[in-house]
This record gives sequence, C-alpha cells and structure tokens, in this order.
Amino acid sequence: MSYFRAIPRLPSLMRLFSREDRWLILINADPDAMASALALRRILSRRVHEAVIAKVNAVTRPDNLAMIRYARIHMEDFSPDLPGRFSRLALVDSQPGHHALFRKLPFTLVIDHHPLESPVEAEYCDIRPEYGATSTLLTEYLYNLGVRPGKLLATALQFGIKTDTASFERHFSDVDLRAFRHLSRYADQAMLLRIARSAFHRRWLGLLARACAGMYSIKSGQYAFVGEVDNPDILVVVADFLMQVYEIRWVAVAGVYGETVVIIFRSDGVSRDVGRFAAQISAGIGSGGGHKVMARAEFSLSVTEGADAEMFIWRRLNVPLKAARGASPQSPPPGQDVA
Ligand SMILES: [Mn+2]
Repeated sequence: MSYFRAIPRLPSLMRLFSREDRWLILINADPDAMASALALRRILSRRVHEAVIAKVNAVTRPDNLAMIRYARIHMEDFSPDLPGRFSRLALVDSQPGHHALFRKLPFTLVIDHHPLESPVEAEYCDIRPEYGATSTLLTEYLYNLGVRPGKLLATALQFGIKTDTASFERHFSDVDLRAFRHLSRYADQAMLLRIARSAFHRRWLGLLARACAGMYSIKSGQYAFVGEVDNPDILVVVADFLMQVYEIRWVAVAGVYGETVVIIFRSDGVSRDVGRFAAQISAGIGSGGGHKVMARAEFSLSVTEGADAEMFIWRRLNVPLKAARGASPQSPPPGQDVA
C-alpha cells in the first residue's frame, strides 16, 4: 500500500493542461486556500503557458500576512476584467456557490473539502468533505505526480493543514496527519513556527495594555473594558490573549463599537458556563449567548442612560449567576463558582 491513495482520475486532469492556456487560480484567501493555490500553481508550472493566483478578499489576520511574507506568495487582487485575461479558471478550497464573484464564472477545475452544497459544473471536480484541509488533497496530488514540494510550498501546505484542523484539535482525518508528516520532510519548521506565532498587530498592543492594566476580578474571572473599538473582533483577540494566563479561568472583555456595547466571553469551561452567563447579563437589555467556553453579549449604549459603560457592565457581571432551569447536576450552584 502506498503512502497516499492513488488518484484514478489523474490522467483526465493532466489532459486539461495545455501549453497554450493561461490559468487563473481563484481563492478566498486563508492559509488553506493560499497553500492549495500554490500547490496547484506548482503542478501547472511548465505544463501551461501561465498560472496566476488571485484572491477575492482582503487579508488582515497577522498570521495570514506572515504566511504571505515568509512563503513569498504572489497574488493578484480580483477585478471584474481579470478572468477575461485567462483561458482557464480554477477554484481551490471553495465552491462556486460560496461567493458571489465565483457564481457566474465557468471553472475548469474545482478542488475543495467543504461539504458539497450544490452540483458543481467543472470539467474536473474533486470535493472531499472528509478531508480536514484542501492542502491535504493537493499534497496527495503532488505525491501522485512525483512532485517534491520546495521548502516554501511544503511549509505553506503544513500551515494550511494546521490552520484548518486547528492543529489537529478540530475535524481531521488520518490522511491529514499523513500529509502533514510527509510535508515535514520538506518544510522549514522554524518558518512554520514564525508564521503561526504572528498573533498580533502592533496597533493592537495599546488595547492589550489597556485591558491588562485595568482588569477587575470577579470571582474566578476577570473583566476588562477597553473603550471604543473600530472592530469588535479585537475584543476576541484580547479575550483569547487573557485566557493564556494560567490564573485566569474566565474573562469578559467589553468595548463600545459605534452605538453598541459588545462583551466577549471566554472560559475554561469548568469554572463558569459563559454561554448562560452572557444570556443572563443581557436579558432584558439586549442579546447574548453562546457555549460553555465562548459567548458574546450585545446591547445598545443607550441602555446605560448616560452612565459610565464600564461600571454599568461591572455591576451586571457581579450579579450572581442563576442556575439554569433543568440544569444538569454538573452545573454550578446559584451564585457560586466551582473554583
Ligand atoms: Mn480549507
């Protein structure tokens, strides 16, 4: 038995490649999509006239930007006239139905691992939802074609697999592990670490500093108010950062986004069920809920009636957590943390 499955339709794929064709590989750029596009471009190189990668979205996450920088990924930005300059279109890590810009385009090739939503019209289509990453699929193609990935490509593919499987903590299959191990023969471990470690932008540090300096203890948890934010996602970054502190069991990180107060909750899932907590503190004033370990609450700034938002939230967070009706025996008793 060989290391990877054989790809029976590989000859029909190879027949699609002609020296005359210009290929455009479209992606909704994330690590898995970018790595898959790089691998497909590697397969196309020297088989077609030209192969170019274009993305339909803006990349802002620091780790994704680090991947682009260290793996030296060249991508065009999608523009409506771009597909017309190419004779063949390919789509990886996505399906035509996933994006308005993809929907109307005639793809020759689609390789993806998301569940099949609607039938895909393409001369060559390989969709395998059982795979944790499209990077795994492309690694199989490289292997079957006898292509040894270079250091940058192998590292990118490893990061694609690592991201989509959340470092093998989320949905993955045996073949994802095998692909990762196979790639480690060619990849640069230090580069992979450098990419994965890029967790913050410098402009976020002020907010992190504010959160760290002004935290309030509430039982086994911490509450931090960071003031106005231009994107509520930053509150998630701050909350996830604080959860890396050993002593912190759960956090509530609040900020004001426009006219809305947003509170992001994270918990170890043992000390406090933040889903229930978020629902309780927002009851009657806004919306809130989530899971045991992650939750969110939102309400209009007008609810505070001009009072200081930081203190308004602090008071609500200090109201003892009620027991849920029909709560399971493991649920904490009213007003007490299982600490
Ligand atoms: Mn993916």
